[in-house]
Amino acid sequence: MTQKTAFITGVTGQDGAYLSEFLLKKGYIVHGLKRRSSLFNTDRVDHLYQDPHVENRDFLLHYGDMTDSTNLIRLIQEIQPDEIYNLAAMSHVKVSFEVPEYTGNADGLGALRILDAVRLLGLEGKTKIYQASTSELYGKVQEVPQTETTPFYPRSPYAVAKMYAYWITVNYREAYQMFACNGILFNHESPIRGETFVTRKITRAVARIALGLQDKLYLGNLDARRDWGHAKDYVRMMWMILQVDEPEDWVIATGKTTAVREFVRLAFAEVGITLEFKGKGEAEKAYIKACDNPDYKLEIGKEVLAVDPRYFRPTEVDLLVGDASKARNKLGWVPEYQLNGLIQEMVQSDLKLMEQDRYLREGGYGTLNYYE
Ligand code: NDP
Ligand code: GDR
Repeated sequence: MTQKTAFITGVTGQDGAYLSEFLLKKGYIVHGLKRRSSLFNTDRVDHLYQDPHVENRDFLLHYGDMTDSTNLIRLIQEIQPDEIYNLAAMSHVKVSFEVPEYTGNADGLGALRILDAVRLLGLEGKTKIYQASTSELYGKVQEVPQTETTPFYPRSPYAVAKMYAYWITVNYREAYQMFACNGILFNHESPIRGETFVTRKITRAVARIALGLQDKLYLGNLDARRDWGHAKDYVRMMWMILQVDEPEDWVIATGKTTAVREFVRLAFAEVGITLEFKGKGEAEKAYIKACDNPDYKLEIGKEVLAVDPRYFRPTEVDLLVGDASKARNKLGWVPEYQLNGLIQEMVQSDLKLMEQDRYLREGGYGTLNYYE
C-alpha cells in the first residue's frame, strides 16, 4: 500500500501535535502549517522535528496562514494531500469577543479557503477534508444532551465563525461531491492544552499554589458545565471520520458534564488539598480546609480562589453535554480516558513543569506569572 499524505493546519496547537503523532505512527507523511512568529512556536511538535537536510522526511512544516489563500492553494498543490485536517483557528472563545473580525476571517473564511483550494486544484476526487467543528455551535441550550440534529445557537464571534465553517463544509460536500466532514467535538484537554483555557489554567495554578509559587487563582463563571474529554481520544476519532465510506458529520463527546467548580475541587484534591467554597456569584471564594501532603507548607484557611468578573463572557454557554451514540454505534468509538485520569495527568505534568520553574527562580531567573 502506498504511503498516505496528510496536511494539518494548526499543527502547532494541542490537537495538531497529538494528531501528528497519531498519523506518523500509522505511517503517514505529515505536512503541517505553521505561522511565522518572532519566537519559536513549535514547542508541541519539536520532538517530531526532522532536520531539513535529511532526505525522505515524514514530518515537514510549512509557513502559512489561514487568511492567505495564495499560500494555501500553493501548499495544497505541492503537497497533493490524501487528507486535510483543518485544525487552525483563533480558538479562544473569550478572546474572540476582542478580535471578532479576525476570528471570522481565520476560523470561518479559512475553512472556505481550504475547501475552495481543493476544488480549484481539481482534487475533489482525491483529497478528504476534516473540519474542526465544535460544541460551541450549540451555545444557548436547546436540547440536552446535544446530538448531530440539535439546533445551533452560537453565542460568541468564535462560534458564529465556526458555524459558517460548518455549513460551508456541508455545502461543498453537497455541491461538489467532496469528501468533507465536520467533527463536532466537545471540549478536550491534555497536559499540552493552551494555558489560558480553564482546565489548564486550573491545573497550572494548583501546581503553583502547592509549590508556593502563586497565592491565588482567579476565575470567571464557576457554574459553567462542560463535557471534558482527553485530546488523544478525540484526534483518533478525527482520523476515523475520514476512513469511512461516506462523508458525514459526527458528535464526539464523553456524555458526562462537570461544572468548573467541580473541576477545581478535583484538581486541588489531586495534590491532597481539600477546599471549602464560600459565598455566591462574584463574591465566591475558596479556602484551604485541609492539606494532607506534608511537602506543601500551606496554611489552613488560606484563600486560594476568587471570582473575577473580568473572566465573564458577554454571552456565556452554560451547559454542554454531548451524545456520541452515532460515533459509538457506526464507528465503534469509545473514549479510553475518564475525567479523573485526565485531571491527574494534567496536574502531575504541571507539577513537574512548575518544579522546573521554581528551580529557575531559585537560580535567579525570573519567570512570568500569567493571570489570563
Ligand atoms: P489550539 O488553540 O491549541 O491550536 C490552534 C492552532 O491554530 C495553532 O497551531 C495556531 O497556531 C493555529 N492558528 C491560529 N490562527 C491561525 C492562522 N490565522 N493561520 C494559521 N494557523 C493558525 O487549538 P486546539 O488544538 O485545542 O483545537 C484545534 C481545533 O479544534 C481548533 O480549530 C479549535 O477551534 C477546534 N476545537 C477545539 C476543541 C478543544 O476542546 N480543544 C473542541 C472543538 C473544536 P499558533 O500555535 O501559532 O498559535
Ligand atoms: P470553551 O473553553 O470556552 O468551552 O472553549 P474554556 O476552557 O475557555 O472555558 C470553559 C468554561 O470555563 C469558564 N471559565 C473560564 N474560562 C477561561 N478560559 N478562563 C477562566 O478564568 C474561566 N473561568 C470560568 C468559561 O466561562 C467557560 O464557560 C473551548 C475551546 O477549546 C474552543 O476552541 C472549543 O471549540 C470549545 O472548547 C469546545
